[in-house]
Amino acid sequence: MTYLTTAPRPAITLTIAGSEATGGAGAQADLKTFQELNTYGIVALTCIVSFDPKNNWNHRFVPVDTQVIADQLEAIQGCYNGSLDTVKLGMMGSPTTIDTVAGALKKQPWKNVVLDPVLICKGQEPGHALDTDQALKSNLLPLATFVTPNHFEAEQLSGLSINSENDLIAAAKKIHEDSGVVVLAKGGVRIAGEDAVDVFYDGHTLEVLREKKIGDVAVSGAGCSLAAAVTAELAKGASPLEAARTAKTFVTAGIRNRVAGATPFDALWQGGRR
Ligand code: PXL
Repeated sequence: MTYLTTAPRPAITLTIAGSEATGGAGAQADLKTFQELNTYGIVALTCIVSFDPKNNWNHRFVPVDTQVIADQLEAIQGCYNGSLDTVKLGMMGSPTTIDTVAGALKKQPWKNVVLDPVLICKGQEPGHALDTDQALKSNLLPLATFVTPNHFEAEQLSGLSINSENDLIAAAKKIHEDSGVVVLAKGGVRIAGEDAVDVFYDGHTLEVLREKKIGDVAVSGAGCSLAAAVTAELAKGASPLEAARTAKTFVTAGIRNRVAGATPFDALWQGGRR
């Protein structure tokens, strides 16, 4: 990247993710998080999700054509050759998209590859995405340095059932042992108790990150923003544990100051810390 002024140079952060039209989740949440945390955000779109207000806000999902995904990544990697070393992977939506993204990632070295292993979104049935689950495990997890599964995704990746904080710890350890990747497993509102707990494990340090729950209903964009915040902090040079702690604080403030619309769930506000 060529810089035209002497102003501080932003770290560059790329998200490869889907658009969620109402702005709560996906690439929109990632870009807002990158901006808020002072990194230069870039997006390659994998799919477009438009909830349907006429049909209970169900997901309408359109994949971006494989060639168009490859073209976006060619443009981005060509443009920032040498200064792009940090990427977040969000919703892929299909095994074909995963293959295309994995192919592009392998064309260059990376310092940080943060995988948010999005399988299903709020309101979708589990079981919807088992082929995507397999492709994520075999093609993207091996390229990742950091993974941020939610409750359901942690069960899928670990093969364990998670009903308590101790189960979440066991799952985080299992995922790390199987993959070698730093794990931040998110309990969110799904584990009983007063606190929203996330478990960090990197093979040496186990830390349970805790904040008082803000209501009992999941907020749209929390998972995306958490992983994007980890990505931004890593790009700026934070350690994985520092990145996880900052991301947890960032997301908690965003949930406290969430934005309500007509959808069944509110959306996190990335400006919540201001
Ligand atoms: O929150 C997961 C998620 C990620 N990415 C996109 C989404 C959703 C959930 O709706 O639509 C594009």
